[in-house]
Amino acid sequence: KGDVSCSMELEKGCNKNGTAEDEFCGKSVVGDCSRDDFHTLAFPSISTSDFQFNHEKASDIITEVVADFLNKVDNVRLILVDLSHKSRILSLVRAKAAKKHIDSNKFLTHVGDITRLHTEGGLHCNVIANAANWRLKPGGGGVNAAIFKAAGEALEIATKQHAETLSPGNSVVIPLPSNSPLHQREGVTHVIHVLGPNMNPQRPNCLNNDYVQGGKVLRDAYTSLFENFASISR
Ligand code: AR6
Repeated sequence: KGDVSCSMELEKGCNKNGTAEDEFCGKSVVGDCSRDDFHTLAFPSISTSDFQFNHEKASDIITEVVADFLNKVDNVRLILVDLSHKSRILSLVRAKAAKKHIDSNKFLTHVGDITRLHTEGGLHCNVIANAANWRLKPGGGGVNAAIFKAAGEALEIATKQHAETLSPGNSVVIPLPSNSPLHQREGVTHVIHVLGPNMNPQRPNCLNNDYVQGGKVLRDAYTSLFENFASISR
């Protein structure tokens, strides 16, 4: 309790007063998460599950790109989300972000389902990122399947209108129509599909353990994601 890593984690989102609360530390970590002057992006750890990217290396890249971005852009908040309290990527990122002194009001970690951040986590995140596949198709498991399922057909149709494919290291912004359940229930106005590097030999475009190229592609993917998020937030 009270250590540096837990001061970054948003376990349950807002309390009755709209104040975000960290349940580990039992103290507020964010002023007021119901305010609309913060544009908030919630994002999963790209490529570290089905695409099998090394977690140590991914956590270095996440904290590096987050720190660069937050030095340049004001009035935004980033939240890295994963499903389990045992998430290794969340603990690595928390420790590295604390070491780099990244502002814990602007960058947080959260344990929960990215498709239920408002209803279950009490968080208001107007933009969420998806770890997509290159065809931008629903299904396939992981966070991609969860987001397409929660958003319904509206996301599938809107995605097709914006892009047919995505190349590794890139992202595309999809405005989420107001008839999507994810928009209505969770207040999500945009989904940003991101394609990260693939290290899994069972999936297309496997990089065969080439972490020079893989690291570059993952860095490009987060940079593209955050730039796209900033362009919506302006
Ligand atoms: N909420 C929050 N985080 C989640 C959720 C969720 N509902 N579901 C999974 N995660 P992955 P990748 C976390 O495998 O490695 C797909 O099939 C998960 O624990 O979804 O980039 C696509 O179609 C992990 O930390 O994405 C692609 O083909 C993170 O999300 C391929 O997998 C990313 O895990 C992409 O693989």
